[in-house]
Amino acid sequence: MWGSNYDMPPAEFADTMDRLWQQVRPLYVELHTYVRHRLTEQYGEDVVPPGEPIPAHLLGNMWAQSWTNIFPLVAPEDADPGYDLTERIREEDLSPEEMVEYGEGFFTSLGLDPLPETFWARSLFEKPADRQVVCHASAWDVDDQDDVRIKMCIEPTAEDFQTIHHELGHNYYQRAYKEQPPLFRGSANDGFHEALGDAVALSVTPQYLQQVGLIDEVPPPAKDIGLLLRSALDKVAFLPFGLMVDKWRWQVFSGEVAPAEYNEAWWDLREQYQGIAPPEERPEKAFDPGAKYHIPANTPYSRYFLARILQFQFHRSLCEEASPDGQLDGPLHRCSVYGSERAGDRLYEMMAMGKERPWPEALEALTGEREMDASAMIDYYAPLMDWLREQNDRLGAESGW
Ligand code: X8Z
Ligand code: ZN
Repeated sequence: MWGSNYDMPPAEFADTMDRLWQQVRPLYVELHTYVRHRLTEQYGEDVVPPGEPIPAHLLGNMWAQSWTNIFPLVAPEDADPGYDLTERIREEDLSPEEMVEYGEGFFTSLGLDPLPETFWARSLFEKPADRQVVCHASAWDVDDQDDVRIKMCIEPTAEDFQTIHHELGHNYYQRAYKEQPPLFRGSANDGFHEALGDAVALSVTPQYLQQVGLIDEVPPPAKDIGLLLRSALDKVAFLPFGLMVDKWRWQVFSGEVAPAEYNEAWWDLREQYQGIAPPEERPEKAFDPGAKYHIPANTPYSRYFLARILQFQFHRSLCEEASPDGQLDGPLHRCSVYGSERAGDRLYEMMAMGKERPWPEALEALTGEREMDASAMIDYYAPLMDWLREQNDRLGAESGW
């Protein structure tokens, strides 16, 4: 059933996931090689043995799904991106609501409507002190019309700044397809819903931050590698995690893996795809998948893998649309579509289709392409890929696990 929502037979969908993974795998392996080498330098070969999976607790994130938090540890000194958005948010003392206003400002700059009064009155932006809530960020469409809201315990960090755009992407999508009949109120496929806000957030470039007054100066292009490395520690590091979560659930649902083997199967996939290992031997009764929100919440996860890839495909097309002659006039990672109503119109056109047509048609409306394809992501990180290869060569870093 979970594989049946992609306008193709489920087996073909599983192949599509694998095809996309093969496209981006070399980039992941290069990043993994570099990061492991730096961690070995930091902690020694006993803790991080070359050629072996990386102990998961050293990657700066409870699920080892995003590695941005260890950027300061792995980045060489000359790869400083020139600014730190978390620091800037704290210096400006931005409230959660003000952070959301920046997000809304991006969408309205594309010519989309401001969020309704009720969004501001009914959303939850801050962790309440007097009761327990589920803090995992989410977006809601309460009446299928205008009552859109987000629920998020916003902290003053660059990560949450990005997640705000992610959640608002859900709300803007929901509003755009509200005129569709109820059955077509949804995204073209669930990866589209997850990709929308992320695609917009790819336009949160240094130049954009300077335009809205969050940084004073745009760092010179020489700083791009640091910026790309920091970004890849999130977006690229995530890919095999995004893939393995549902691979595990497909095995569980089909009965291929029995309950007694749930945890072992989880770590087998973690090792196979992510090249990571548990920090210590897991006790027999452990159920580590349960620590990931989407497992007990029973939320499908392939959508996030697809979104990682689709967001770059969307971004590339929006950037082309925003350029005066339809041609990109610089590297993809420097492009921001902030203020481009043409890009906004194109985006809106796709969102308003909802799931009225099979997803290849919605993709075509936005990008002119009918296949999900990782070449835009590969283009985006091409300068980093060259740099990683050079570094790994120079350091003599061992590859693989
Ligand atoms: O769950 C989410 C969103 C809510 S739809 C915050 N994400 C995945 C996760 O946190 O594991 C976004 C990235 C992947
Ligand atoms: Zn989401």
